[in-house]
Amino acid sequence: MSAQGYHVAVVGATGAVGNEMIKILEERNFPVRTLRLFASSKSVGRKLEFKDEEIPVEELKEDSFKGIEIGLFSPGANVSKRFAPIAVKEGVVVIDNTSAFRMDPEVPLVVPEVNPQAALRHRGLIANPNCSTIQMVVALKPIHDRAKIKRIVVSTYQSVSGTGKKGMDELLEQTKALLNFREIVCKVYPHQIAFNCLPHIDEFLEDGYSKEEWKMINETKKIMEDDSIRVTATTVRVPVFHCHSESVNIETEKKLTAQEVRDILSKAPGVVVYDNPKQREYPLAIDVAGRDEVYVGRIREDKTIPNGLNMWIVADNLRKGAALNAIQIAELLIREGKL
Ligand code: L14
Repeated sequence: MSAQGYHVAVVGATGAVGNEMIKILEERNFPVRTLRLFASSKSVGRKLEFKDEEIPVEELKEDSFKGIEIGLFSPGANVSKRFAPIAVKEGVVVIDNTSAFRMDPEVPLVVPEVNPQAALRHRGLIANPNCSTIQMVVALKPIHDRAKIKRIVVSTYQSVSGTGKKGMDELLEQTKALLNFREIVCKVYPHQIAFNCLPHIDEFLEDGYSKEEWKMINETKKIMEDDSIRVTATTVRVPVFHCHSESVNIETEKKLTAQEVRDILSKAPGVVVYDNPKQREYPLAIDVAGRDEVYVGRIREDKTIPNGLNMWIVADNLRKGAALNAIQIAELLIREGKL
């Protein structure tokens, strides 16, 4: 880096995550020397604001990466598959938010609070995990370190912003249509999302699980660096704009009381314990939207097994689940001299 910072590119700049990346680079005063914004040819002509500048969106091409040091990618898995290797060859350190490379054994899959050491082994490419996985492992890693988690049963309540602007538009349009007795139109989701819950995120596989469920299962083991943890998941889309919520049941090897878990998580990096149900205090999607931390509440013992615990975990899927985590990875690399 020169004294003035890094040459940074956001790839997929006009998407919901890309937008959030630009905002967070500014908010955190990330050392940006120049910022270039790439998207598909459809977005050329648009300009996006960064600090007091209007930055033009450029079409992503094979020769786009000359002189760039950090590439924050969130353009969709197929575009990442094609362009991330080209960027890496040009010497760019790519942090990719898509599912394209997450399970590649050569590619570190990183949540800075959980496995920062993995980032240091990078060879130009680091994967940012799935949003639902990130918030779960931030809350569970400190418990795993103390009591060893044997099994996780998670059900998610995922907001429509995970699908990007088109998901948010669909929820808004369907809600307006329903309240005005007009016919609803389903373009993005397989069924009506307004006033409904869809147990269907991403595609289904032969075994009856969705790809989103498999991402949570496989990515959790890779990030926690423990293949012995048994994970099962049900992922559900709910009519909420921002933040994914999760009901998580765990079984640990060592006994922990609910109060011990509250104490452990109160000291854990990136976690806020908000857990006074009698005062009606528990994490809510509408309150956690726009925040950086992972919020945990409803912590209680599951007495149906010897060492069981239940909790409710909420985080902003576009921030900690995506853009913020990617930028925290870049900050970690800078601190450790790996960029
Ligand atoms: O794997 O809530 O990065 O639709 C990001 C969006 C997973 C699904 C990923 C959502 C996807 C998620």
